[in-house]
Amino acid sequence: MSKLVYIMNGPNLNLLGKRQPEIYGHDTLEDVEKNCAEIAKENGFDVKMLQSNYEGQIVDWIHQAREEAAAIIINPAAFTHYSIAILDALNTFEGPVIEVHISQVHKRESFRHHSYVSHRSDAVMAGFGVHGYTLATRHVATLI
Ligand code: DHK
Repeated sequence: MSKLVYIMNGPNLNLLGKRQPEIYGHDTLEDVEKNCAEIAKENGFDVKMLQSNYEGQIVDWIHQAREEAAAIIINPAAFTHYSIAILDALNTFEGPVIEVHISQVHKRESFRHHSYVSHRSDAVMAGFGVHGYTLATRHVATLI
């Protein structure tokens, strides 16, 4: 059975491609999934794309990842900036965790500058647009 990498997404990212395209671009989460799945296939693993607007659902998926994922790529969206629950859940996961932000959060409002998730992340991508996900997928390929 080939290895599995979870690509997890927080609130409002279901609207990627439609929501504030001047910040988040025109690609949808389906486009991102397709691009990451291709890279994963070339490197002998699979990706599972997940998105939820609910914090508890993301915590549950991280627990599930403990059982079946070799790595987690996560864009926690707004949860980045206030979810200790997601940080605690990630701290129970033993594989690599790569944090992705589509926008360059440090150039934006000050409330976006702090990330609880960064207390656990092994690498952080910010400001690469949706390429952050494909770059993270390539990086994960070197780790698992
Ligand atoms: C996405 C969001 O929805 C925001 O809440 C974050 C992040 C930034 C992104 O850049 O992908 O602050």
